Amino acid sequence: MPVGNCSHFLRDMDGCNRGVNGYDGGVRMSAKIASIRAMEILDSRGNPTVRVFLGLDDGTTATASVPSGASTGENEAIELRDGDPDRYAGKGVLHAVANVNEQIGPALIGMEVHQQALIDRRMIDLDGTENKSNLGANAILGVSMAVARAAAISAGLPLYQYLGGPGARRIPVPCMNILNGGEHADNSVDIQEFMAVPLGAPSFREGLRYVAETFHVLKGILKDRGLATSVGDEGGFAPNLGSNEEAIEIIIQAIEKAGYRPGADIAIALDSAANSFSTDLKGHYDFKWSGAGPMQSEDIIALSRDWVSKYPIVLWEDPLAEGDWSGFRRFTQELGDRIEVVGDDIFVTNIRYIARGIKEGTANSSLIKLNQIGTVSEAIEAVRMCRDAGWRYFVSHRSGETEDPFLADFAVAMDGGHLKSGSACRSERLAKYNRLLEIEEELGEAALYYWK
Ligand code: 2PG
Ligand code: MG
Repeated sequence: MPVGNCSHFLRDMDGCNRGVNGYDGGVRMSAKIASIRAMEILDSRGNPTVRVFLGLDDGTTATASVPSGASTGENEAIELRDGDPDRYAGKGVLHAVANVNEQIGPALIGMEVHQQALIDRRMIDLDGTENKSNLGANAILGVSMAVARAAAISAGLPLYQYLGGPGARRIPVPCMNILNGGEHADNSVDIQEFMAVPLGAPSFREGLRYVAETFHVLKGILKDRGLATSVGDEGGFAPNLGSNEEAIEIIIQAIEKAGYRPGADIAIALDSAANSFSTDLKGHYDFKWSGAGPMQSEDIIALSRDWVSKYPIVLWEDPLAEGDWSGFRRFTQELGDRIEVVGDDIFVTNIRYIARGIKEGTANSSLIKLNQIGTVSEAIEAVRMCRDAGWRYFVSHRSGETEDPFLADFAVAMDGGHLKSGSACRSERLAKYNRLLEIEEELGEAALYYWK
């Protein structure tokens, strides 16, 4: 197969096949896509999603399953749902499945499987819309992920190495969402995710232990106070608390009681998912779940400044809503030199919005969610843009997940140094963390683990 002068596993849009880590391995592979088939399965919320089966002419087979969000950005690629009220309240994905079987499959059969970007480009062209609303981002992403996995298997490489090259050896710090609020829970907390970040651990394995132990201690504290220990969509506890701040304080208590030093061993990251409590997706907010009431961007910035000075917060995602570009910028001006300011709903893993964010100084990091953009190679484009700008990027699961651990390999390949995959319970969350344990073990002494 002709690969020009530069070759590696992931073929760039310009035809240069180079891993994110810049490795040029000169590896030649040849296997063609022989079959593609999809089916409807259920995600961790019991909603339908797409699973793709892909076969190659060398006998390789691979599957991939697509995640699904609840607190979504308006500009995300479109997840195609059937809208048939007689099936899964309209949430069926039989049309997306049919699009894989009848349109995408026939268009890709015979293509070289390692030409990821060309394959993704062909699906984008076949869809023909800006936001993949024709074939559905769920149909396209399922195929894109299965292509990457099949190509890795065919090349005899673990997925993280196929996508990232031999330089892919940093295991991400697990930002573990141990307390849920907002749209991911039915409680009195506005902020969607309170994450424990084991940045002082010597390895991923130890880091995971630090935060899993903290999760269990937190359960005990909640129980002792007569609070609920039921969990939200991502496996974090979802108690009714007096205020958002109480959530941080109770987590700090749990960190200490588990024997760790807040800030030094375990820090805190937040995802406000501010869209979900914004009344206009711009500068107006209503802390409706806690009852704290209306706020404007400046109030939120003032409150955040106070929290960042009081608590060991190292990362804050979506502190403001997706249309509040100026509020986001002011937030970053105030706090961007002290913490990682991550845009999720505002950037939707789309280079169009990330480019604007870089130009305007809106944030200093972008969340990376595969299904927000709909192909593996476009997500890599988003990562590349962040790296080129000196931004960080934060690889993320969705609140609706499956047992597919693809994200773990993807995060190691992207070399971003941290990821979020929910809490220390619910197997669709642990599937990713457990895969990272495997990767760390496989890498042995070559594995790296550090925060920044
Ligand atoms: C988020 C995500 C994942 P959802 O807001 O960052 O934690 O939630 O998948 O519901 O968008
Ligand atoms: Mg988010």
